[in-house]
Amino acid sequence: MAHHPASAPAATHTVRGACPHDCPDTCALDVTVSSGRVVKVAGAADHPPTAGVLCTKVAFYPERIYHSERLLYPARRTTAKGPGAKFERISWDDALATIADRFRHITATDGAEAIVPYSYAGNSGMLGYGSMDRRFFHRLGASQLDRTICASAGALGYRATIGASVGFDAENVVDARLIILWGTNSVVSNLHFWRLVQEAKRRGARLIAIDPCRTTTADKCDQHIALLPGTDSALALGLMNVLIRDDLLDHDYIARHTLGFDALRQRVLEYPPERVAAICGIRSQEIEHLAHAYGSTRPAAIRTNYGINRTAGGGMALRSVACLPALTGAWRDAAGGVLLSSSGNYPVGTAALERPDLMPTPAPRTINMSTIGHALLRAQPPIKALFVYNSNPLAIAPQSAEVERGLARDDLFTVVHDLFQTDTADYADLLLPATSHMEQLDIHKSYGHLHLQVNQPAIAPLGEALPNTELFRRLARQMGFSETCFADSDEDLCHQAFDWSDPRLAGLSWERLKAEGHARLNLPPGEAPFAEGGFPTPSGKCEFFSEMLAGAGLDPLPTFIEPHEWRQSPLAAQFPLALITPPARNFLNTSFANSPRFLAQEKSPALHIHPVDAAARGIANDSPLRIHNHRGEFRARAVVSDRIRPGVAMATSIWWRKLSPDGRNCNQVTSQALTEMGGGATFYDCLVEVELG
Ligand SMILES: Nc1nc2c(c(=O)[nH]1)N[C@H]1C(S)=C(S)[C@@H](COP(=O)(O)OP(=O)(O)OC[C@H]3O[C@@H](n4cnc5c(=O)[nH]c(N)nc54)[C@H](O)[C@@H]3O)O[C@H]1N2
Ligand SMILES: Nc1nc2c(c(=O)[nH]1)N[C@H]1C(S)=C(S)[C@@H](COP(=O)(O)OP(=O)(O)OC[C@H]3O[C@@H](n4cnc5c(=O)[nH]c(N)nc54)[C@H](O)[C@@H]3O)O[C@H]1N2
Ligand code: SF4
Ligand SMILES: [Mo]
Repeated sequence: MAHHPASAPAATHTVRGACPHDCPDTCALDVTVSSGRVVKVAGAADHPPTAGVLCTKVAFYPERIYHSERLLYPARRTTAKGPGAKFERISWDDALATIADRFRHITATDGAEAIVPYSYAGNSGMLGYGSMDRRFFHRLGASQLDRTICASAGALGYRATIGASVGFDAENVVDARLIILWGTNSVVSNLHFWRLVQEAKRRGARLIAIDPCRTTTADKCDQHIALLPGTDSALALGLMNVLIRDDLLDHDYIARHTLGFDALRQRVLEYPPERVAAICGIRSQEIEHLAHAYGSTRPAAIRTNYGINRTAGGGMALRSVACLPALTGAWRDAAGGVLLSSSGNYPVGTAALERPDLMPTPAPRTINMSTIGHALLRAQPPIKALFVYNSNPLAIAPQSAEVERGLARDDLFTVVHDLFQTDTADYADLLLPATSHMEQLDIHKSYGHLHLQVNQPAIAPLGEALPNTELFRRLARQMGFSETCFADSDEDLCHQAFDWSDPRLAGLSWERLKAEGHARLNLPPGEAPFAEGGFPTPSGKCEFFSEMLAGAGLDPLPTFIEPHEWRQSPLAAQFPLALITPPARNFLNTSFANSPRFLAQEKSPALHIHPVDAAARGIANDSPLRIHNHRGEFRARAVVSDRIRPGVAMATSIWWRKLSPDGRNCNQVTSQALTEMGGGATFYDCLVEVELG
């Protein structure tokens, strides 16, 4: 079969796509279209990271596109805000005019800062994530949104240490002899990386998982270290203590490519294995053994993801882990070093796409998306309009009771643009239909590999659904914004998404990429990026000592920052269990969590609890549970299992509230407290009590 554009006459043809979900794998897709309908979605066999394989969620993608509850027309709410809200169809003209009138009125009476966009990576294409929308809100003078819900703490910890979100090339990991999966459940959330890890294992690599739970990933590792949530920085400092004490160091690498070793050596003296064991809730031998394995095996790769950046010291946790390979010289090997995200390798054209120059001066205030509940209730001047797209804040933001009270405000004008009537949409004044990526053009980078992909539209938009770009293009016209950038086509935006003159894109152009579907960045395969140093930090070295952090009033050296809520907090007397809420295999955040197929597989909200903690509370398998703290409560059925360490409870996420038995989900109990750097959310820093109920 040939690759035809969507309009080609052939009855059955395939179209090149890219998965837009917020997943590090960013798969290349072969979409089979028959008589204008998507009939099959397969992983592209010629795209190295995808290798012809998809996760279950996207393999059944036609079920998502043609879901009976897809939104097809703009609609206005006709009943009270909240669960069960009803909507009636209106025209796009009516919808756009209503929004523009309301925005003009708010701008005149309260100032444009009273309008707040709320979006994340529900669509993570370069166009879908942030292009025309950003231009629109910049030009409007709306509040800026600090997009901190997932990765901001870790990204800053990395920047302070190795300079950017970069690391070893995932494709090289097959040659590693030791792979540490640190706070990441690859089988669930990074499947294509796991495929490479299995290949490394076949070639003799030893695998170690560091996770409070014995996850599906940990199950398949040679060793599992079950530490308490939020203590990873202490563990990394303990490993450094042993590496330095026992001289498992690469002195030449340290001398030539690091900054602040003497200060670091002093600092890690504060973290002997016995102290670290007590902090982490593990045995000191586990620290000794891990340090020796790490210090004496090459190549040694550490794969983190974002699981360890969701507690009070999330930035320092990733910073401390990122120091390790510079001590042992693991960066010398192509299959060694650390990897959190590969996104910093792409020469993105953020300014061209988003046009921050359209913002008024002084720049409007910034609202942190991780504390949207607080902001809706207490921001001064108050928020008068919220425009939600690419996100489902009522279900995914912490401390839902506050988000819900905020969204329920009568004087708040809310617009939601989505494919489905999400929990958040029940509070919308206007509900607008969004296209799926199968119905639009986009261009993609990845945060797990080093390839670029084009997503060609495979079918015409369903109903009157619009892509994010076209929605904001039309709104800009309605507002009378006359800058020429608002007339840019999607193809223009694809051009602007990257700096094609950058050497990392040498030989590539938008036209070539469009013709070929995908291409690797022009970074030599099989090479170690920092074998000879050259870190993208101010000093060009791995910075054990960071002037940048000192300047921000933070500890310039790696340190352990206690979780806001843990077993040593006074709160633990009342709420003794540490709750973590990592993603379910069949959901992608709240996306896919309204699919009958995947709901059937995940059954119902579950809380995993250790037999000892269960027995103390009279809990048996399948017992109905009430999980609660001072912020709220939600219900789940018990799964009693020694996969969870004592003192920790785990609820897989993220369920739709309205599809849960009690109309709530786990974010009812999570906290709006932030990480020490980056203003990140602290989802896995949350004490609760559990009882039958
Ligand atoms: N199937 C699926 N895939 C996804 C997602 C999804 O929802 N579903 N979400 C996507 C998104 S948005 C993201 S950001 C990535 C996230 O990707 P990851 O960060 O890899 O997320 P998880 O797979 O949940 O792995 C986090 C692991 O960290 C453990 N953990 C929790 N707290 C701590 C801690 O303090 N220390 C340590 N060491 N471990 C801890 C959890 O038990 C869990 O096993 O995955 C993406 N991929
Ligand atoms: N308790 C707990 N909470 C968490 C997490 C956790 O581990 N535990 N994980 C956190 C993390 S890592 C993240 S990244 C956030 C994710 O939170 P969100 O970014 O809100 O992700 P989703 O819940 O998947 O919501 C994305 C929405 O965008 C819609 N969408 C998809 N494509 C488009 C499009 O092209 N246009 C428009 N307008 N809409 C589209 C989808 O249908 C979906 O409703 O959740 C966070 N919340
Ligand atoms: S969700 Fe991830 S693994 Fe699944 S198809 Fe998309 S990019 Fe690939
Ligand atoms: Mo995320």
